[in-house]
Amino acid sequence: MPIENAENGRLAGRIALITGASRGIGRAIALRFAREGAQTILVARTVGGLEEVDDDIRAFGGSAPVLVPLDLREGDKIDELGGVLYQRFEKLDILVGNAGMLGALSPVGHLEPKTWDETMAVNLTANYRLIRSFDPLLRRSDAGRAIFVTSGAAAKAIAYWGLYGASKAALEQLVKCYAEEVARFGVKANLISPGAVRTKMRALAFPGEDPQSLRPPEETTEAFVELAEAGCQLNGTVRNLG
Ligand code: NJP
Repeated sequence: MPIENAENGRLAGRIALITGASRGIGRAIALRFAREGAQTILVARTVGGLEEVDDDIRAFGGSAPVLVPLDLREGDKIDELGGVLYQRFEKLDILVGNAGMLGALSPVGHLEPKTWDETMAVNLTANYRLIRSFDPLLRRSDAGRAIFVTSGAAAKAIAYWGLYGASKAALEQLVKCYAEEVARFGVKANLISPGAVRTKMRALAFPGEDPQSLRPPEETTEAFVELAEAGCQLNGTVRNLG
């Protein structure tokens, strides 16, 4: 199906960076944003996954995405990316911090330090590094928008979900504080809690569940578009899609 709204889509001409774009919710956001006319910059480790999204976007006539194979645990590489994007675009309109990992579902006392460090690095520290590197670029936009993906596990205390829940609770606090800081610069920062969505991570957490009983990632994308639009007035909120 050819793209109909490259010029008059809801994100026409906006420059949008999406992490975790190789599959799942991030992939769906990338495709939707491209359909809405955005120039996408896609970050993940899996080159094959990024290339498939690239193929899909080109197939419907969207702007060719910029593919960035990157391990988000490498903060220095995020800094470098900030410099590269400044040289190429001079600004960033939309940042979507979607990449995440489950870590281990385990009693807190049994968590391995390596698993703790890795999960916090991806779910929390990487998003701080993204803000640190891209905040100057978001402020250069006429309507910078930052959206981060949280979870219902941030607010609920569930046995064995301590690591994942703590990483997302900390992310929510970080983003809400950032939102307060940037409000007077026209930048808006919000979070989305997607609820149960048919992805690899969900299957890892609930292996016995029938994936067909879950919403596909495409059904979450409208909320991302709404928070990414220049006209969005929300700031420091959590949108719960569950
Ligand atoms: O997960 P999945 P979802 N460096 O596993 C990337 C939240 N959430 O789409 O690097 C860079 O299919 C990974 O890419 P790759 C959840 O917490 C979900 O479900 O190539 N990228 C892949 O693209 C997360 O924040 C549900 O392996 C890294 C992506 O992250 C967001 O939704 C419910 C990386 C993960 O894709 C998307 O998760 C909920 C790294 N080191 C919250 N590590 C749900 N699905 O039901 C991972 O409440 N990635």
